[in-house]
Amino acid sequence: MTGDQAPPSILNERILVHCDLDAFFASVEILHRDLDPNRPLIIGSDPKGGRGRGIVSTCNYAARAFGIRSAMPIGEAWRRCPGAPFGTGHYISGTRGLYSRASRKVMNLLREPAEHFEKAGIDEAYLDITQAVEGDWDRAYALCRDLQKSIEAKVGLTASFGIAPTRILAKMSSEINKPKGIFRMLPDETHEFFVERSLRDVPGIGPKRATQLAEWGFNTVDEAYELGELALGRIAGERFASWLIRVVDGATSKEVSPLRSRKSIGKEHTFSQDKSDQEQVLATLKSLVERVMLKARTIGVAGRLCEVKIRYTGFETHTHGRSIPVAMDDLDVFSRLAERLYAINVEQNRPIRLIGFRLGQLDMPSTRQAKLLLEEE
Ligand code: TTP
Ligand code: MG
Repeated sequence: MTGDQAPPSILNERILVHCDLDAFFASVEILHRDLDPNRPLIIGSDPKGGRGRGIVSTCNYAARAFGIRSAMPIGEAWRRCPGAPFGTGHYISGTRGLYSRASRKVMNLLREPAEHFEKAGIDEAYLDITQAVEGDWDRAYALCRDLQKSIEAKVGLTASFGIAPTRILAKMSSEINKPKGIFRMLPDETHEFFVERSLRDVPGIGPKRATQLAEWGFNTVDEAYELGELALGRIAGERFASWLIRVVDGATSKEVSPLRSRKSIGKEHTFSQDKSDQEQVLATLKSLVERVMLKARTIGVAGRLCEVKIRYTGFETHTHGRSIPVAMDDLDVFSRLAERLYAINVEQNRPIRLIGFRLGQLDMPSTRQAKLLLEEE
């Protein structure tokens, strides 16, 4: 390179990681119930001896060996691998509350080394570790190996990692060596990665789009890419064409931010008996606000909208909201706001069944000036 400007691709090169837990619900159940991991475990609706009409939520890898998959009719799963007394399949319905606890433990481990962290679902997260590994892709690999080991040692679950220059490439990479895999795609390997790769493997390409392209004779990503943006655009639309070219070039989003996967943070509490005592309801509301604001701080976001939800006996529900001018993560501010909203709106003498608080219109936390502005208001 000559001149004093580095090419943009080098300037903003990031090292992103996508972590996805292996057979998450099934693995948590196996751990919790101390089950044999080699016996097929299917989580879903009641199979009713093969006559059940629901679907498979998920299953472990032993069940996947029988061809059982998420979203498959439970009856078909039964035919592939029946439960007792006809076969070895173990059918259960999931345990509520079990998974979010395990998820939280894992997320806390993953969050630690990342300069930017985004929980993208109950069992997946994006990490930007560029600075943590000083832009070194070998150190990135080693860091993921360490994370994988510590998740297994401390939580008892296995996870797969994808390391790549963009979000979508990291997500695709975490699938490659699943389970308990790590796959690293270097910035100059993106084209090679897509050779003979099915278009359906790209998140965002659905069956309709894939069929449309197949009718033109294109089944793999490299075939579609070779067409070039213009010709591909005529077949599949300009927007799609330009997007697909950028995916292969590693030019799509590198942003890792909690705001991408989350619109609001809320908590609610249903009383075991409807409450007529305003003080008790208010105390519960305050503790909800505390929990929500603690969560906002942990994630690293602030909010502009304060919402209080009141459900009276008989299920009639009202939501009362107010916005502030700038996003904040200050507990005092939202405590006072929530209390005021409650006091103004609550219908006295009506027993309350549920109380809730939600922080909305999320944004990055602004500086201390924001609070001053608000106090002047
Ligand atoms: P996935 O990551 O899609 O699946 P998985 O973790 O079971 O398997 P893999 O090893 O292939 O990653 O989803 C994570 C969990 O979310 C999964 O264990 C069950 C739950 N889930 C549902 O309940 N319904 C769904 O439609 C999907 C996709 C997942
Ligand atoms: Mg998973």
